[in-house]
Amino acid sequence: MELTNEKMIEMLQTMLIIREFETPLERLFYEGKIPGAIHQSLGQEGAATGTVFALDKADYIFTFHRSHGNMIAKGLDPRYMMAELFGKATGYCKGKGGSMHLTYPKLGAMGSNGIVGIVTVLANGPALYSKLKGKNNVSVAYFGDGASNQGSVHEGMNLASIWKLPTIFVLENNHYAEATPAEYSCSVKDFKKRAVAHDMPAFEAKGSDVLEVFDNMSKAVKRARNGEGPSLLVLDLYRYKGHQVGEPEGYRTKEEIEDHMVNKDCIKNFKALLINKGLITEESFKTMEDKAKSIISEAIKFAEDSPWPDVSETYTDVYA
Ligand SMILES: Cc1ncc(C[n+]2csc(CCOP(=O)(O)OP(=O)(O)O)c2C)c(N)n1
Ligand SMILES: [Mg+2]
Repeated sequence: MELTNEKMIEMLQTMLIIREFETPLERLFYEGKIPGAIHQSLGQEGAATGTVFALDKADYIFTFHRSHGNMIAKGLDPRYMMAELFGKATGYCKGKGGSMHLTYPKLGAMGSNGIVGIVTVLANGPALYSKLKGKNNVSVAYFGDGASNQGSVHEGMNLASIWKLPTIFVLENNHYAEATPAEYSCSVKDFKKRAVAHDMPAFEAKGSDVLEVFDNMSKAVKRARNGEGPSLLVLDLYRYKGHQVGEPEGYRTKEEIEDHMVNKDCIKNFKALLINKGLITEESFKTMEDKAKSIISEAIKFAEDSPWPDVSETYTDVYA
């Protein structure tokens, strides 16, 4: 897929909207407005944006507990997302799903998921459908470094490999699973090796560089659309906040976190690149930031003003 100047500006705008969406969630959680668990993806905006921009609208994504960024990049409306987090009737799942069940199949958003690693199996479903129907769509499973140790991940990758499915496995290595460092819990240091066991190619990119993410995701997408089968994409990331809102932390140093926020921030890097290319200025960047802020304050207001689901809804939508 060609990346026009307009698309690159849209990518930066998307990353800013994701950051603005994630930032107030901690406050809203402590104000008692968000009833479920919240896993922020601050610092990982380039991964969500770079991968999803390499897809078409009709492609499918399956995400996990850290999913807001991917869903915003896929085109979900922050108002209905926020309402879902608030448990309100206007949310994508009528307020019954919350952060870990954000689903809107019309846009290929096949759900965030609280079961670590399971999306690798689920993503093969639409991939098989696409292949059998000759549809040319790809299906993406996002999962973390910790999830990569789960048996289901290997089942999913194995099946995609033997059936040559257009499934793309995106391993978001943010170096920790809750408080456990990947260096301790994972048998490999280089996650690309996870692909060897399933005879598929592996690509990699730094999450601090959204264009590198886009380029490498595009290689996997091209292979999948050409009927060449699945790929693994390994992204090197860092989350700025704790595993979830309310986590006591204590397993990372302040210096380590600051190093990433100050020197390796995906938004800072992309902003500098676009200024260098003459595509934006400090002033136009400020306008983009303001736009993101107003989209999110409108989303929060929408969620606050929305009604709770009616009691009569308790037993609806339980089975599909
Ligand atoms: C099958 C299963 N096992 C354990 C858990 C508990 N759990 C929730 S998040 C998490 C860590 C996931 O780490 P990683 O895959 O690296 O993703 P990250 O949170 O770092 O983005 C665990 C163990 C779960 N939700 N599901
Ligand atoms: Mg992790």
